[in-house]
Amino acid sequence: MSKQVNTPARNTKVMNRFDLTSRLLAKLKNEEAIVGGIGNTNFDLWAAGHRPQNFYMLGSMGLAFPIALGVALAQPNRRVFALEGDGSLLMQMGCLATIAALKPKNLTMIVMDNGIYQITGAQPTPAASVSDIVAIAAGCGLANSAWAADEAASAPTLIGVRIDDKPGVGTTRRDPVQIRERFMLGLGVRQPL
Ligand SMILES: Cc1ncc(C[n+]2csc(CCOP(=O)(O)OP(=O)(O)O)c2C)c(N)n1
Repeated sequence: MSKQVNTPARNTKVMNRFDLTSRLLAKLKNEEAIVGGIGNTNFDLWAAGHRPQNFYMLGSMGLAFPIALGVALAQPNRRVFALEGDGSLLMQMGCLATIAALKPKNLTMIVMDNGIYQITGAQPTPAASVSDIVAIAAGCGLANSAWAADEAASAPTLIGVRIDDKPGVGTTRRDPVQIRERFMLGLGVRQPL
């Protein structure tokens, strides 16, 4: 049997994470929740425009999609976006299968694929050479997965975006309790003191 190596899509346009995050925020209308993954995705989310419906994951890789799944299931009428780095997603791939099985219609996942663990020194991730994030998502059952394309969706959607290696624009204030409390207020599940 011949050895087949799947190389990630290389014909997609390379974009910039802060620019994309700013464009996403500019399009929001209805207090949509946005969950940023560890590191650059939440730095750029913070810098693009802090709002109470933003949640910033600190510390553990790969939890943006699982947290966003929880929010999407708890509040099915709220649209939820999740931003994650390729390295972080590769560490927590199982969440894709869970999301595919639970089918939250209101969840959109965006993978910022720069092919590196940028924040810890730009070591290459497997997505830079052998692993195709969008193919992995499709294989997990997320049929609505594509490299950067805008489309209206009625199923959980995963969008892979090839991005450049510019560092995050801001730095999120690191106060986990404040982040949690503000997000819960922002989602209307906690009343102000
Ligand atoms: C479970 C776990 N392993 C390792 C780390 C150290 N770490 C923090 S961020 C990071 C790289 C994140 O890479 P990626 O998600 O691709 O985002 P980028 O830095 O490229 O924006 C690593 C290795 C961690 N915080 N948690």
